[in-house]
Parts: sequence; structure tokens; C-alpha cells
Amino acid sequence: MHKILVTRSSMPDITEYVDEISSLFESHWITNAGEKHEELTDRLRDYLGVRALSLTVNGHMALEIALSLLDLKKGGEIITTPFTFVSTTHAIVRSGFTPVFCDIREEDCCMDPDKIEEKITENTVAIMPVHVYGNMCDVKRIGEIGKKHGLKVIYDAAHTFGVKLLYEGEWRGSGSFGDLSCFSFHATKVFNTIEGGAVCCRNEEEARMVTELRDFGIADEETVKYISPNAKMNEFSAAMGLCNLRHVDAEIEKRKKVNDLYRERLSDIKGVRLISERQDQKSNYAYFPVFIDKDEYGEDRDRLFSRLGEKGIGARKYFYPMVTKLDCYRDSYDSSETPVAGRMADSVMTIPMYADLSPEDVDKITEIIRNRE
Ligand code: T4K
Repeated sequence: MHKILVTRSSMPDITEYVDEISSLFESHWITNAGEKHEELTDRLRDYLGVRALSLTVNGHMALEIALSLLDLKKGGEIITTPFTFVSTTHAIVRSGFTPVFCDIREEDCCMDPDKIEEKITENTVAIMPVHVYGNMCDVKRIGEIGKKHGLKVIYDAAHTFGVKLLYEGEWRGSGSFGDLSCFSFHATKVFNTIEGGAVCCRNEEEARMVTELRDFGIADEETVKYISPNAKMNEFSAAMGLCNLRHVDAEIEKRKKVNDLYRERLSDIKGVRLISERQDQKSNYAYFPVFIDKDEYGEDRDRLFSRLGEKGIGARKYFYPMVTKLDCYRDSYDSSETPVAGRMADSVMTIPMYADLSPEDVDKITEIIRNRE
């Protein structure tokens, strides 16, 4: 059976990658901020439109390093969302903070700014929202709330590589919002370095601190300033990033075509809700979520998910169960406090989305969705 998985890693032509890594076989310098790493750092800073950034081994460590950079009071509360990949919550808990879950907006699954202030207590130290599926949060409102209450804002921007937002008359890269923004460059993301990530900072001084924090806290050969892990990106990953970056705009264009075709094919099916496209945002088409209303559609999400699976379509339920219902968290948090997130998690399914997904495959997938049993 021809299998279609939820995504497929973007990869350059093999000769392009071999050319890119050939100098490493001469220099034998294959990690610890080598030439590929430094070049990728410069190129990404320009591409993402951020003042400064530092690369990391993955998106998760970018979040942990970001939390350690800001010198937040240990044990403090961080307001976050339960509708995310578990990495966001793990980063908060593993860093010694307490997550406080705020509900999300139905229209785009991002944190609901109307519900943030009621979660603020004297122990709150930061807000960590997530730009879900590539949709930007209400960065203006969240920024205002952060400022008003003296709270740091750290965005989990894992899904928004290349996304731009029209903000006060200017197109701005998603990584330029908040005190810090963290990207994932995992194999399954729009842009990948196989595994990788970055912390985007507001100035070079902060990026230099991230660079120390991701390298055991080492400032120079005889100075170790912080107690910190190893979270550096190696040269082979950086080389993959340099290759993939050359093609990422073309890949996003191709993803847009897949997106447009999906919307054409699915928009009139009763009980299948899509997230509306926004005029103030240039999307990266990272994921294609569909929300199934069981009563209107006549079948629940799980049944449709199984039917797709039986026909070789590997949809995924990103993000189900919501974080507060996962084994490791459910005894500590009350899921009923975030009913919208619960509802969205119970009805969502992300269907295959990648640049080279063919129109024939889109037709096959959408036909299965259209023809319920
Ligand atoms: N914050 C958010 C909001 C995130 O979504 C993530 C990661 C993070 C933080 C943390 O960033 P990282 O530390 O991961 O950089 C995947 C990814 O592992 C994870 O990076 C991602 N979010 C999450 C949403 O999804 P799985 O377990 O669903 O991946 P897996 O292995 O089932 O792969 C999914 C599909 O991708 C496969 O069916 C085929 C395709 N694939 C996968 C791999 C591994 C490829 O084409 N090539 C590959 O090498 O977690």
C-alpha cells in the first residue's frame, strides 16, 4: 500500500549536501561552533529578521536555555498553554517552575489573551505562549499584559519558522516578539537541521549568554560562569540547515499549493472545521489541522482517523491528549480549567502536509474525509 505520512522531512539534493560537508573532512572541525554553525547563525538572523540568535541542539533545549537565561525566581509560576507538544510543559517543569495552564482561543488554538490576567498571582514570573500550527498568538495583547504585570514573555515559536506578522504597519518575523522566542529545527518542521533549534534574543549580549549557557556555562578556557548542560548544534546539522535554507521559500510556496487545494476540497464538508487564514500573517503552512464535529460530520475524529489509517494515510492527533491529561501530568493539574483546549484536543487531527505532497494524494485524502461511512 502507498503510505502517506503526516509529513516528510525536507532534504536537499545529496550532491548539494556532500558539497556542503566536504570541507569538514579537511578541517576535522565537526562541532563546537565551527564554520557551518557560524554561517548558519548569520544567515538565520537575516532570514528570520531577528536582532540576535544562538543555535541549539534541538527546540526543547532552546526552551530550557531561554528559561535559564532570564534569571526568573525559581519555583515561580509560568502561565502557559495545555494545547502544545509536551516539550513546552516539560521545559517549564524541568527548569524548576510551575506551569499554570491558560485556556486557548477556538479560532486558532493559541493562548486566549482574555484569560491570562485571571491566572496571574504574586508568584507568576513569566508567560510562555505557543504559536500553534504556525498561527501567531495575539502578540500585542500578550506583550501589553507582560509589561503591565512585569512578566517576561517567552514564545515557543517551534511551528512558525518563516512566518511573518503585519504588526503596526510592518511585516515582522515571528521570532522578533516577546523577550525571547524559541524555534525547533526538527526533521518534521518546515525548516530542519535534522535536529536543532534556536533562541532568538533582543540583543547580541543575550545571544552571547545563550551561547555560554548551551556550552556548559563556559565563557572561555578558564572561566565557567553557569551550571549548564551541553546543547550545541554540530556541523553536520548546521550544514543541513545551510542547504535547506536555500530552498525553504520554494518549499513554503509548494506547501501553500497543498494548503489551497485542501481548502478547496474540504471547505464545504459539514462538520469539518478548518482554521481560517489571516490577512495579517504570511503563513508557513506548517501543519494542516482539521477539527471534526461528530454530530455534524456523523462520525467522530477517532473513527475518521482509523479509516484514514486503514487506507495508508498517517494522520496525527497533534495535540491529543492535551498536556494536562498526559500520564505524567494528569494527577497534578485540573483539565476542566481549560475546556476549550480539551474540546479542540478531542476533535483535532492534522492531515499530511509537506511540500511534495502530490495533488493526487490530496485528492485521495480528501475523498476519504468526504465519503464518511
Ligand atoms: N514546542 C513545540 C510546540 C513543538 O511542536 C516541538 C516539537 C518542540 C517544542 C520541541 O522541539 P524539538 O526538541 O523536537 O526540536 C514530532 C517531533 O519529534 C517534534 O519535534 C515535534 N514538536 C512534534 C510535534 O512532532 P513525533 O513523535 O510526532 O514524530 P514522528 O517520529 O512520529 O514523525 C512524524 C512524521 O514525520 C513521520 O510519520 C514521518 C515524518 N518524519 C519523521 C522523522 C523522524 C520524516 O519524514 N523524517 C524523520 O526523520 O514528534
